[in-house]
Amino acid sequence: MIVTRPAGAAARGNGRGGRGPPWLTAGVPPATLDTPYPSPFSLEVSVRRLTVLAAALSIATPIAPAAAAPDPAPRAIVSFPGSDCPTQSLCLYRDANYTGGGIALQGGNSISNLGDYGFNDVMSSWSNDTFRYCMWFPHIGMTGEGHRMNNTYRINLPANENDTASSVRC
Ligand SMILES: [Ca+2]
Repeated sequence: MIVTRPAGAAARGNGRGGRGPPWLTAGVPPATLDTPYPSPFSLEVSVRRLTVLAAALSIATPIAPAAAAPDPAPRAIVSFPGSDCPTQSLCLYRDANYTGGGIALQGGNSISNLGDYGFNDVMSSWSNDTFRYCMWFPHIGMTGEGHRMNNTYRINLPANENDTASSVRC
């Protein structure tokens, strides 16, 4: 019976031939290697480390999409009826005492012309729960004397400011 070695194994050699181990012929200077002749054990440890790292990555990977999930808080500028101001919003009310419906903004929203929402020179009261301060202005494009709208405040506008807001920034 004739036993033949696989052609691939014969071509690669056993790593102990006269020309030196194959890892010294791969273009890597021996000085850069941690050990010139890494034992199979150390290679196995490296593989195990990679396996542990890969397992950690496979565990961590599903967390990334969860962190990128949409913010459950509404982001758009919306209108609301009566006194039904959405949570965590800046609400501009048509009437005094936070009634009459109006426009709700989120932190980061701005309206350069409240007329675009049918709300120019309409606001009579406001409430702010955006966790930041906002500003309203008597003219479009955030011009004129700005009025600060502090977080957690509810304000009925005084007579000289009633129905004068034309833009808002939050
Ligand atoms: Ca009004």
